[in-house]
Amino acid sequence: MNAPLNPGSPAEGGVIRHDWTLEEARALYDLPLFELVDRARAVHLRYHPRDEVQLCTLLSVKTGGCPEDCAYCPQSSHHQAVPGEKMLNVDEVLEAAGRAKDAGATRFCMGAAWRQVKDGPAFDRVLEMVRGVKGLGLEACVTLGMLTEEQARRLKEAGLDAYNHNLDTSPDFYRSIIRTREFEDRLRTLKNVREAGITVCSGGIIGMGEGPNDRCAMLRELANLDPHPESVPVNALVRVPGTPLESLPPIDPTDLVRMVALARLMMPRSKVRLSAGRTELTREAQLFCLYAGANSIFYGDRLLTTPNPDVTDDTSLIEAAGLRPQAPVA
Ligand code: SAM
Ligand code: DTB
Ligand code: SF4
Repeated sequence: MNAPLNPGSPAEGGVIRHDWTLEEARALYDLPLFELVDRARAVHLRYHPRDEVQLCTLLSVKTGGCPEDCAYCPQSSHHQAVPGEKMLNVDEVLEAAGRAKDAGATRFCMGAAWRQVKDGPAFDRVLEMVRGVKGLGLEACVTLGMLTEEQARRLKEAGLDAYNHNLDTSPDFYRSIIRTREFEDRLRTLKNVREAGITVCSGGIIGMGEGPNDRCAMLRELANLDPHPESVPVNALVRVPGTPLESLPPIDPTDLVRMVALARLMMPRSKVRLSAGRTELTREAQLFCLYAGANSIFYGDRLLTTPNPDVTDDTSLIEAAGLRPQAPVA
């Protein structure tokens, strides 16, 4: 197949649009890998600096004991793959944020293993954490589960920049992975976040037994949000012992490259974050993802409950490739 390289035409990506069909997404996903990457790279260069990568550090501020049954997640109380822990206090979090900043991160993302936010002391503490992280001059992001309009408004007031809430997979595959909530619940929270004026971080996971159509359908849902999520994490499943998905085969790294490239083509302006699963990727596979349109990584020795590449490995990878960490905005 020798389709002309024309990344500016609507069905080939590079145009900001919100009316993607599954067929269009799938046709791009199925291109020969180098052609897909050529197109994605061309779009990347049109919208983003060629050599910049944003470093974001994660911290779990409330680990485990979550009532949701997400099959991939070690923090679900249905699997008990990690013990539940007490919520961290504000000082502990700000110390970690300060360390992340000193190590070069510009965004700090705090996660809580909650189904939804409950008003009260724990939420008040999160608001305090957000104020503190902003006080350090970092972008602040949280991921706390479902959120009402009023809670989103209070987070915005505290200075929150971004809210992470992943669609995770396609609407069709959703019930094979999560039975304690609906795909529509996720969309409702994203709407509340958007309406409060907080930027949206939403992506998904590959390697959970889904097919290529599910992957494309998930990206289609994201790309048809108007505006697009400002940040799109692409995770490869971390197969944690004790979770129902622990024995699934590893992903083919070229599938991750395809997902990154497709996200770049369908959401040209968004940050595409190469997220969980990097410990199982070679340096070359990670670089290929960064070339294909990823411009952000999680940086720091841990994700939420599982390991991430060492900071020294990441800095050496970035340096070897002649990339530069995105400078702080403020
Ligand atoms: N409880 C909140 C929620 O579900 O939105 C926030 C925390 S939850 C751990 C955030 C995201 O982490 C999930 O949506 C999922 O995409 C990702 N995640 C969790 N476990 C993972 C795993 N084993 N491998 C890859 N990604 C995972
Ligand atoms: C996202 O998409 N991936 C991050 C972040 N958003 C919150 C979380 C990955 C979690 C991987 C499993 C763990 O460490 O518990
Ligand atoms: Fe809970 Fe979030 Fe894990 Fe699902 S992904 S079990 S909601 S912490």
